Amino acid sequence: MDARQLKVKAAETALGYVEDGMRLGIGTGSTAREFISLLGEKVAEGFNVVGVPTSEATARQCLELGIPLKSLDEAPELDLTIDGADEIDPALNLIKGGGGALLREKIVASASKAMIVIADESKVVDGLGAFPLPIEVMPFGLGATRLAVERASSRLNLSGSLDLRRSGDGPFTTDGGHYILDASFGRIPDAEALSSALNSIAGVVEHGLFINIATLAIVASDGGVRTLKP
Ligand code: ABF
Repeated sequence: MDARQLKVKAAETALGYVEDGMRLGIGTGSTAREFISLLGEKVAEGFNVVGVPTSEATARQCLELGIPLKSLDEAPELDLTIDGADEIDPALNLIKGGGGALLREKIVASASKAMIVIADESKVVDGLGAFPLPIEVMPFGLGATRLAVERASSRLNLSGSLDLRRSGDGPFTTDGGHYILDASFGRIPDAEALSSALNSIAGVVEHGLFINIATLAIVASDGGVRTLKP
């Protein structure tokens, strides 16, 4: 199976966890896109859900497919979020944000009773960090924030390039109007410590470490689909 077929398999399995009447956080990225397509088919058949999208791109796809949407203000408590990830470790801690939607993804997942991660096998790792960690930062004071991130990570014996994500001629801008620094730290031995250190930096809006948020991962490979629990 090619990568897209694996994403569809994971998405199909995840759809089985969605119950009629649920308030659903809806993720971003190419795996989430497959899930949204399948969900759209079910909604067209009369299945009843209300979705809260994690990005403008996801909102557009949902609207095209007729999936009813609410804002998180209108539906502040969600039954389930289904989203992709860039890396998944054995404890179901994640790196997310390769698609640039990490802030809304984390807010939506944190407002949900459960979070299912859908992925192909390539996302499963023994330890987080081969994928550069996205750190969403305020454009104001970018240089000072970058320095603070370097110092905080160096106290944890982490080092590596901090690359301002670009799009076309300028910096990539998130749905919230922020920038992203992609941190190539390599293996992150203590994700919780790094998360706390980053959270204490004023110019950091959010980062892509999702710790103790995912409740289930659905992983598709050529051998079939397996589920992982923390
Ligand atoms: C979102 O999409 C992100 O948090 C993650 O960065 C990305 C995964 O994308 P894909 O499913 O395209 O690999 O879930």
